[in-house]
Amino acid sequence: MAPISAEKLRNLQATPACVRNICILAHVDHGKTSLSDCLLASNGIISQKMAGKVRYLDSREDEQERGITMESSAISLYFKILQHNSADGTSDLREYLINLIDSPGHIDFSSEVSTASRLCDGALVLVDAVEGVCSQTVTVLRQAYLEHIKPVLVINKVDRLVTELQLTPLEAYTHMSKVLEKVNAVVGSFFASERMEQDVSDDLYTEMDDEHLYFAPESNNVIFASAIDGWGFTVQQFAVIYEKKLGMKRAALEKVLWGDYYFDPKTKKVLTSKSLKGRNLKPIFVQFVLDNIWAVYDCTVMNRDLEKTDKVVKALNVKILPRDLRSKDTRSLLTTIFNQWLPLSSAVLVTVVNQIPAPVTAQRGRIPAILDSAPGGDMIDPAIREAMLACDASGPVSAFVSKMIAIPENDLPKHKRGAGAATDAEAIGDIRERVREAREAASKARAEALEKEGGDPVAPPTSASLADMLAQLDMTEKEKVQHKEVMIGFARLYSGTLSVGQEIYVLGPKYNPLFPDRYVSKCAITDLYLLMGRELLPLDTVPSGNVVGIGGLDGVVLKSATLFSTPGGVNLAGVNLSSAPIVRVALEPERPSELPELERGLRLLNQADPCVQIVLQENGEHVILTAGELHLERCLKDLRERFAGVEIHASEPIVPYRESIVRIAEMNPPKNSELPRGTSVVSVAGAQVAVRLSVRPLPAAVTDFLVSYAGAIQALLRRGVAEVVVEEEDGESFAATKLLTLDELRERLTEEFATAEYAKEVWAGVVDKICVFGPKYVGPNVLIDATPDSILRHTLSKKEEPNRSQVNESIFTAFQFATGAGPLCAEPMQGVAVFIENIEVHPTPVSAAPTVDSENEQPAPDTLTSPPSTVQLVTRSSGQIITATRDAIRAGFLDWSPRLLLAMYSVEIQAPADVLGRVYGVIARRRGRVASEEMKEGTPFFSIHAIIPVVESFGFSEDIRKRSSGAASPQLIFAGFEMLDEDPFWVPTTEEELEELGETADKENIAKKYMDAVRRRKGLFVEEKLIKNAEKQRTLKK
Ligand SMILES: Nc1nc2c(ncn2[C@@H]2O[C@H](COP(=O)(O)OP(=O)(O)OP(=O)(O)O)[C@@H](O)[C@H]2O)c(=O)[nH]1
Ligand SMILES: [Mg+2]
Repeated sequence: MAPISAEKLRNLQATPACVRNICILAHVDHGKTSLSDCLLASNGIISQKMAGKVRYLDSREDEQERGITMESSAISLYFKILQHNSADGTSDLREYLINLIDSPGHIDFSSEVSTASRLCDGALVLVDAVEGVCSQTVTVLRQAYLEHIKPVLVINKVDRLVTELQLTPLEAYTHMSKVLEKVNAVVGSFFASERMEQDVSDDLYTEMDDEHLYFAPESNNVIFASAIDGWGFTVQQFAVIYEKKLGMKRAALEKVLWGDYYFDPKTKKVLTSKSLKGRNLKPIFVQFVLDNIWAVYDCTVMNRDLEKTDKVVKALNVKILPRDLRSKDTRSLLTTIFNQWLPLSSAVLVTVVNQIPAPVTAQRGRIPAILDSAPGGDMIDPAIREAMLACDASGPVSAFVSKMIAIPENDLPKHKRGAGAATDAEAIGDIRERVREAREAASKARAEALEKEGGDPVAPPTSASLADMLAQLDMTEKEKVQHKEVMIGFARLYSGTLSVGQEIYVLGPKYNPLFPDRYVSKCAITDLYLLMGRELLPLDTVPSGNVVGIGGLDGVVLKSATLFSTPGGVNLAGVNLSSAPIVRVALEPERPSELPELERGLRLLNQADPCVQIVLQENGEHVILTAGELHLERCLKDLRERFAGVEIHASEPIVPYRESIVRIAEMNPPKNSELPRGTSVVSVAGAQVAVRLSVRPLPAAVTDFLVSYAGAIQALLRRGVAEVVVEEEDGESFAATKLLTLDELRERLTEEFATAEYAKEVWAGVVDKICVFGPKYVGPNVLIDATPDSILRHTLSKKEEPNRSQVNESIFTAFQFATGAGPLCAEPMQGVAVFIENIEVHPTPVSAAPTVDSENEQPAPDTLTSPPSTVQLVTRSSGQIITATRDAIRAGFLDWSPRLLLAMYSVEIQAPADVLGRVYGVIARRRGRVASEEMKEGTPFFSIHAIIPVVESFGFSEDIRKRSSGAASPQLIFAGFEMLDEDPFWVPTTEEELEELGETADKENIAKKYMDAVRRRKGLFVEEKLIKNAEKQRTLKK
């Protein structure tokens, strides 16, 4: 196929009715990139034979090496179709521009999925026919549902049912119906929960139809496919094939091709299962569809049979060259047959064009929802709103930049091969040229390798070898020249026409129309690009409804932004990041002098990656937070090779902990036997200020509530109830999705406090007395005012109250410090309540001793004449009050039985039965536990759900993969903190314990092991015996 001229693509961009914006979403490894290969092949970007093998959009070296997509990439495709006009029997040629985004499926990169789906109007959701619905399948279906984008289901890897599971066509049909049912059950659950929320909030019960949400082959929104063998179909296509043969109307046939319908060969009528009356017929789908597909597999790859193949080929009415027919490469014969009979690209593209709405239609449906979720969305200028709804190319410009992509400057069209600005045709030709070169190089390398090994010369090329070659080509071209990275905004244009040189308003993700001059800047567009994988085609203007790359935003946009040509816009952010980054490492350059390079690199990385967070710690350490091990690896690679260009040393991953306390039966006696447990008295400034406080564990239900509603409480306390903020403070991000009013919060807290099991009287009416939460004023710890006259300030109180105690702020600050760094290993506390029981401030010294009694220092004259006022006293000694109160809280904490909380991963593993034992072994060795195990119906696979501590998870995926010889690969999702039920200070005391465990027992005390590791890392004091067996050592010396 001849390369498509850029002129054509440009013309198509200008007709929004001919544009479709889609993304491909699925669980990891379900075949997204392979499927996009087939679509690329239809545009001649890669050859048909290589489709499904090159994984062209995985253009990064590490993506090819591991076979995992790590970044989403976009490509624009051309598609033409002869549309049949059933009314007058004519047909006309329609042309389309399809902007396609391939997204990663690995959980570490799920933020890329959010950013991709924001830009599209539809999604191809892939499901592996064997594995069925997996964790990420649910996530992406939810993403599509929430973003109001129209999904099309692709049941991929159907070939595995034939070749791997060796199911009969009928078994395969039953199996696929079950997969379909499961997918629909997931979609149904979203609908039901939304329905329930509306019932609660809405007085008016409005009937909502959910029919359109479900996937049904007869509605042509389900594609059956094998991306690797290049075939796919919808029932519509089979209806076209069989309408004449069966003498049925196409529309009627479409309705019965899937489901319990049978064809009576005698009467040529369609029967339902009821009218079958015990006759042994196969469902139509099996008889006319699957049987034929199975036959092709049977005569080519399963049981090679030339004669049969010839017959099948004739029956299917496809033309195969005799040379191909006799070829020993049965795989290629198979793909050749399917390529003609059921080409995947046509099935997908026809469905996309028919099922997924054009931007004009899509925006009418989606824009109201997008504006609803935007902060202050109703304050948008009506003219902009109207233009967005109508996708009006002549209206004001509105666009959303969902992420920034870093592109090496040399890869920009203007720098290509030094030939000046290449023409468009050359640019497209260039893409093909590069792939051809790579392929030639690959086949040469293969031939050489084969010569060495003397292997089979017809072995198909592996994608890895091709990738290596591509990578090598790239490397030699660049010769490791330090190149500059250019940031391009990845954007969707909702209205207006964007042109190079245009001045535009850029609204940051924190922009709020209530403060129209904050988080706004203006900049000029320097470049516009059509995105073609790693290649870019320069454009002068882009009309609304398209996905486009925008240059000139560098330094203005950090990660995402909204663009408008006129004032009066709102910020369309609110892309929900589903995974909070949890793995953190400290970085330093190998050579200290290269620190500026590292800092620059980190800045670029922060910009280019939607999920990574960069923190400069108080001690000057540069820390990055990533979503998981694989994400970390990719970030480090990018930093070393592209963004910083220097060798970087990364610390061991730093895992967060929490510290808490519990009440147990056998606690040590309180440290101060005269006071109740957890109580301390602080006295500073010569006993002029005295604070009595007590510490106790919060009821578990309260802690859980505070943890899960942290975001909502934060939003509420900051008085920005309407504003959904994702705060990035010290790497903790709270996506405040659930919003609460003050009344709701008080009500919920009262309910939770009522569940307390111990000392119920302590918690009664406590909500009115809550002063602050901590640490950082939002955490799961509570400071409670228990002073007789309630003299502190109360956050949740509805009454106006004067600030009555002068030490108020000092105590609040002390509480924040104490809960921010507990006594075990200076990690944040969780589930601790601090009661301030009494505060005394005496302006006059309690004792007779003068305030200043040093001999050298002359007492200030006013102290001699008059005692200081309380205000002076409190200001002077606030530092002391803070430190002493903080220490008292920590001491009170240690009066209880302390506990460490470990960050946990929830793990999902699919594994065949024979490696189950080994998988369990790995989980147990890493102190994990299996929560559930489920057999996947109709397959030899088990789906295992386990919980393992994050601190033990490094190398876990690799370990599982190795032990199961690649058969199982886990997905790790951060699942919050879990208490390790072991006192880190526990030492054996009874004789039995001493005998069994020895004096220190530190080998067995896991909590102590974790605690000491953190203390050591932080440079805190670690109590340990350096000389364990002094006796022996002495003997050795002698
Ligand atoms: N048997 C079979 N294997 C397939 C099919 N499609 C893809 N694969 C294989 O599945 C593996 C994963 O394919 P990819 O296309 O990289 O999957 P992906 O969904 O892009 O994976 P991520 O981007 O990492 O989430 C590769 O080894 C493919 O060869 C198919 O239709 N049948
Ligand atoms: Mg992929």
